[in-house]
Amino acid sequence: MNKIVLITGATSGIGEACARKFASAGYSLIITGRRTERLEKLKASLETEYPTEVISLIFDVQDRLAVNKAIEGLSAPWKQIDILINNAGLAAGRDLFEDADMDDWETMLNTNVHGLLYVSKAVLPFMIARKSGHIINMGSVAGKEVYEKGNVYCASKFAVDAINRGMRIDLLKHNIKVTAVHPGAVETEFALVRFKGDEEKAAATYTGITPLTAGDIADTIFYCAGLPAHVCINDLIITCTQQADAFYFSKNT
Ligand code: NDP
Ligand code: 8X3
Repeated sequence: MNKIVLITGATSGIGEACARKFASAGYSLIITGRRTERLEKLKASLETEYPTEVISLIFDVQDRLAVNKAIEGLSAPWKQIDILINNAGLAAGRDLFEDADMDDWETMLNTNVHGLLYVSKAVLPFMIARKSGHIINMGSVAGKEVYEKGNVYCASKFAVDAINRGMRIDLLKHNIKVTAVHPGAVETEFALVRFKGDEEKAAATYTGITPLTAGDIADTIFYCAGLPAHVCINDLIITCTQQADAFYFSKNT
């Protein structure tokens, strides 16, 4: 079997772009998400367009039992995952601390932090057994600087940054690569989800800049994953040219 990559959150945006990129290079894919119809459509499209085999797993990363059941249910060859892309995640709301909804906070922490941990712990034993593997964690510039109304989303991505560093250290002895990719603004469904379907607010996120595309991030991840065995990118911040960090933009007027 070809190298296997498991991508969480493959039903849209960066995850879907990664699925297309890795499939086009002949990797075997395990794609995951909650939206069954989208996932099945993507699987069919990947298998038609690229030289790949695809398994689709429907689960909510917040549900530890469901995560374990899905990974345990893979056949032995499919458990030999070479690359795990911990991409599933979201921002829910963009509110001042005092106004924010506690349910939004829980959703972000449960998805971006607990979900990433659950999937990593479920996949890791198979990497450790083979003394080989690469975990790629999706951080954000929001995990490098805190901005107004970013509070708990930023906290969740700071946690990803810390977890990434911790994994890198603890998994050294197992020969497992660990990489965090921290994008700035990428035009996906992210803003629409953050603003709960408000298309005007979502579009305003990208006004006056040429943002990154999901394909830009997929290309970057693919590059990190394709480096020689002795090379590991630990931490990578990527923004569009008009964005320097979480604060500074040069917008077209
Ligand atoms: P999208 O909204 O386009 O995609 C998010 C993906 O995550 C979807 O496939 C969604 O699938 C999945 N997902 C969300 N919640 C869950 C859950 N509970 N269980 C399983 N899957 C889930 O956004 P992006 O592609 O932009 O986001 C991908 C990652 O990139 C996120 O971690 C985000 O924080 C990060 N990021 C995004 C940036 C941006 O500007 N777009 C910048 C920096 C980081 P489904 O709904 O089917 O479950
Ligand atoms: C998404 C980028 O700047 O909206 O993680 O937080 S930002």
